[in-house]
Amino acid sequence: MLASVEMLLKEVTIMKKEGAIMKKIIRVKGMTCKSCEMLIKEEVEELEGVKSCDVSQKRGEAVVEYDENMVKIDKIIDTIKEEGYEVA
Ligand SMILES: [Cu+2]
Repeated sequence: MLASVEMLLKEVTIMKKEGAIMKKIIRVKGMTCKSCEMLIKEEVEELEGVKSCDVSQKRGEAVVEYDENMVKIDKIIDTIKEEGYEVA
């Protein structure tokens, strides 16, 4: 169920997959400065199972590396949305 929903997400691109370790690009709208990058990075990296989250305001992207057995992409997207940004 989750997997099929995930495949439909056009705002997420798979960069790399090694076993359960996924690296994905999430398109984020609404970032205006470095603080936005920092905020998203901090909040997403606090999630259990997230190895890293590199955010670029300029590119409008968050590159997240995580263990899909520990955390789902939906949770990561929700975390970004909770901070007031759009994932689209
Ligand atoms: Cu900002």
